[in-house]
Amino acid sequence: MFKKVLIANRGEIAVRVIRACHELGITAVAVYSDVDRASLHVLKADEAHRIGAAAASESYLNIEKIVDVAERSGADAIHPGYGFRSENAKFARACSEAGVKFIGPTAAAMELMGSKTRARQQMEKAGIPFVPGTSRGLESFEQAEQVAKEIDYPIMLKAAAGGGGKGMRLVRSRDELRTALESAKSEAQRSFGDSEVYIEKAIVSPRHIEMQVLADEHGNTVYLGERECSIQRRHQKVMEEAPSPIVDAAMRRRMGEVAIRVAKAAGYTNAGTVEFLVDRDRNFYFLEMNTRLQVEHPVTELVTGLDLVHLQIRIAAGDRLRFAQEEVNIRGHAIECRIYAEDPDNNYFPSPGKITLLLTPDGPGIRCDSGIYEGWTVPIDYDPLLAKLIGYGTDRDQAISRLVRGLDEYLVGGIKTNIPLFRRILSDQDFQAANLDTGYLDRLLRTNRVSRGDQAADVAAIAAGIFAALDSAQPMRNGIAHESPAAGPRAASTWKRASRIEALRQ
Ligand code: MV4
Repeated sequence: MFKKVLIANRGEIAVRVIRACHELGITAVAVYSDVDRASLHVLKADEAHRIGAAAASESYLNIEKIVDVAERSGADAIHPGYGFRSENAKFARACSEAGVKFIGPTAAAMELMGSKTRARQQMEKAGIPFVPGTSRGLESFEQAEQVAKEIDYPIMLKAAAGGGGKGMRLVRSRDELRTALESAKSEAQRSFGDSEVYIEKAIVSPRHIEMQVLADEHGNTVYLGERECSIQRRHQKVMEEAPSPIVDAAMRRRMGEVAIRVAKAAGYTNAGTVEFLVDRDRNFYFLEMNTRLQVEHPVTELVTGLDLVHLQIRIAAGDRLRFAQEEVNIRGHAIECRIYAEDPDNNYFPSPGKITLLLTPDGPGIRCDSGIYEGWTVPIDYDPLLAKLIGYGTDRDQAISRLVRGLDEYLVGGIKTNIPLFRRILSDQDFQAANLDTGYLDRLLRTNRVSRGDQAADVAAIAAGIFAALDSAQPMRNGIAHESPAAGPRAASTWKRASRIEALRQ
């Protein structure tokens, strides 16, 4: 087993990996940029090394600096987390050339899955169902026109080097094709330095369901169940859950077996995720494979009882998987909210700044993977993910009620967060009925502005809270102004409690 692991990341995922290292008796080495000097992952690590200025290119994206710290600190292995260089074959190669184990797949597996057309060619060989279309880049407009005619509109143009929607164009009819092809190619060239574009049959109103896979370095590969990831905004996942409400045991087995074939076809090792699009008839199609631990891994951990980061580290250290597929059971339901420092009233723009008050949820069925603390200043330089709040229950309804209660306990003062958005989603009938597809959130945000409703409720509650605080002459029981009997427990809104807490702190 490794003695020392360097975490080449920051924020909540760095804290998450540091915790797993400590549970395995491994010394955790953090790296940080100037603006992250006082960050939570730095405070929790056993060692911390400055790697440069705030800009990611000067710090968390700088392979040479990170590998240099690994060598100087005597780290046996590097965990990349997600984002930054976590799916970068050059980084994986630089680690192995420095004799430091990369906790993830091989560079070759990353490269294969990094190109959507190479991946599709590999899947074609392995007989894996993928969305009808081409598995090579389009050579000409005429070819695009011919293929689109064969598979019939609507079609999707996609960048081979792309992902997350960049360079993607939905084309509904032939007369849109030429301009769409030109703009897709130029966006692909601009975003990825590779203008290769291919074509797929567009799946109308799909769900995005992904299957977690885990493979050791001795040929053992298992699937750990699926995650429903259809609630996205601008191709950014906002809320995820496990299991998917529409996947039954038989479908899970079929998707899992395909996912294992994908992993084996790629020579995949360690933790990975196979993404599928699922149509209205619950047909599923291979979309792409992510060669990293995903943000949303906690929902899989909660319903399987497995610790994915422990397993990643053990696999990288050469351990064999200690359980067979039959021993993987899905129990209960977990739903994750990604808590971002974003202003729901200002188009979800980032809302950096000092966290002046922080009350975090806890109690039965609540997990909060957080990278923040009261008094810390959220920097503008990186993705504004603050924490992940996960509600777990015996079934989906209980998980929802846990999450609603947890969000009500979550108080972040000094910056704006997207917490109001989750209250809106969790109370939405379509969400509660699990009527989800990749267009769900866009529809919800179009129907009524999320925060205005919450805002009105909060303004009223703030006023009430201020009056309650002004009446602080009232008899305080257990340090809390005693509510009039008429106001049941639900009447004490978050803001009232906050103003009382503020009053107590004076
Ligand atoms: C699609 C699709 C419909 N048909 N491909 C978006 C980014 C990348 N993950 C693939 N994406 C899609 N590919 C075909 N043939 C719809 C989407 C899509 C989507 C997929 C998953 C999650 C959110 C999405 C939002 C918009 C479009």
